Amino acid sequence: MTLVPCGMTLVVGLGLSGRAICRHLARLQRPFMVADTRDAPPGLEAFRAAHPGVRVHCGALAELDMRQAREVVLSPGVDPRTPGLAEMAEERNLQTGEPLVVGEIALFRRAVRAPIAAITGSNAKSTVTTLLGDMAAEAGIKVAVGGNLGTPALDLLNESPTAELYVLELSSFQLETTPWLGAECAALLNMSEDHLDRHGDMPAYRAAKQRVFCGANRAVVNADDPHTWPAPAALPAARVARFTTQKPEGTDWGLVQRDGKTWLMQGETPWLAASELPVAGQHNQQNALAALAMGRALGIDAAAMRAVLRRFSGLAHRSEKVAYINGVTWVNDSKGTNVGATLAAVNGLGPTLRGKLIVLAGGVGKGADFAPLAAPLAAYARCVMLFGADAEPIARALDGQVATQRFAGLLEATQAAAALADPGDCVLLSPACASLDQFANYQARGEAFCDAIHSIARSAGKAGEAAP
Ligand code: UMA
Ligand code: ADP
Repeated sequence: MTLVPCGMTLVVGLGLSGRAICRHLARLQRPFMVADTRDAPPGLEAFRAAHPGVRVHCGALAELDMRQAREVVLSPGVDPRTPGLAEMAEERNLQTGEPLVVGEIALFRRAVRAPIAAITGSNAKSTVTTLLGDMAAEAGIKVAVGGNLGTPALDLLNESPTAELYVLELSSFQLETTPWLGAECAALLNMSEDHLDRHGDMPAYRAAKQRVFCGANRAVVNADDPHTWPAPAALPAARVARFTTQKPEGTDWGLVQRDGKTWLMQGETPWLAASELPVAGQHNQQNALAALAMGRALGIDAAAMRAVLRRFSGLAHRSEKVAYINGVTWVNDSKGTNVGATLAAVNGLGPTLRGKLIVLAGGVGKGADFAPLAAPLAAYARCVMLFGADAEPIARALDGQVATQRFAGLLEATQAAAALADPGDCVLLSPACASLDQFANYQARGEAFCDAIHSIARSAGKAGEAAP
């Protein structure tokens, strides 16, 4: 057993978040040591050079006696239920009533002096976070944007110490270790199955997401999804703004058909025609409504919000049209890492096509139920090309409803899709799974897909053709 010395903070995980936590503790001159369950975490030498004298434990957490530690600060990827950790956390809680284990966002909360806008949900977090950050910047507010997306939250404090607003994308992993957030405005956008391998079941996953409302002044929720609503005791109804894909009630935000057009409205007030948004699909209209509702709750200028929505063309790897070759459209939705995201992509693109979808899916399924994909894929897909660790459970869920083919990897699946596609079709990479079995992350998966498309385009002699 290695003892974490009395009063010392233990940082667990030497990734993006762990290194940001270490930099923060070093700035505060708080003594800390680091643990990582890998034998040789990448970047260890650079870490040692940046933090000379800081002890690093590599190996199982159960080898550490943390009972004397001041606090244990976990990276989001580390499960608080890890053997060794959970028992000591419970012991400390029984003794002092204070949590032994917290995460990066708990430290951020203690240090931050400006308001926080917090965004969580199973999908659309990055899109809404980016929209809201852009809206605030357009309105002349000094804003810092990060968290689960981009710059780790604690690095924002150092890089933008005079920010007037911090816009944070927060994952369920980050929220699980945040005892109190106190956001000026907190949004829970939607709930669909994800990360069940970590949280165990939907109630536990939802409970982690609901922590975004702890101490919030205002909230934004999805009127169509009761799982996003805070408990009545968490926040008075008057402080909760709601968005819906239906006609809005009262001061809710929603969609209304008028003069042959779809309008984004608050109550009876039209804000923008959906045709003014450069991004396609009803899910993107929902995202615009969510960002408007948050912006309104934060007092952001209306003209600035409209200007951002009129120019936002979407983020890379999210239903992104990347090529048009011989009449076939190629769409990279590598960020479609769960069933809900892939449903949005299939239902958004399917009805717009002259031909059919050829969907590339697979990877790490995180314990999800893939059955909800069967009906929309049966309606819109010619074939589903499966690859990666959880190809088998997806194939079982689709069995008898839509044709499937199996491949060793994404490259083979992409080449086969090119051979199968007819003019008018769309080849869609929307894996409904995480990428970590075969790629470093979803970006690397999306880039591998784009590289494969470029070589297909070269052999077709169509390197530069733009998508219509
Ligand atoms: N580690 C252990 N033991 C474990 C698990 C991890 O020691 O059981 C160590 C790893 O060896 C590694 C480090 O912890 O050294 C990695 O930590 P991490 O998995 O928490 O990843 P970070 O690099 O710190 O990045 C994290 C988020 N990753 C996860 O939540 C898995 C990043 O979100 C986030 O951008 C970053 O903090 C900064 O806040 C990524 C993500 O995939 C984008 N998020 C998930 C998602 O969006 O679905 C939640
Ligand atoms: P997150 O940060 O929550 O993963 P992103 O904005 O990166 O969210 O989008 C992730 C995936 O979710 C993309 O594949 C995108 O097509 C899909 N998506 C975007 N908006 C929605 C929505 N409102 N509902 C469901 N899926 C969505």
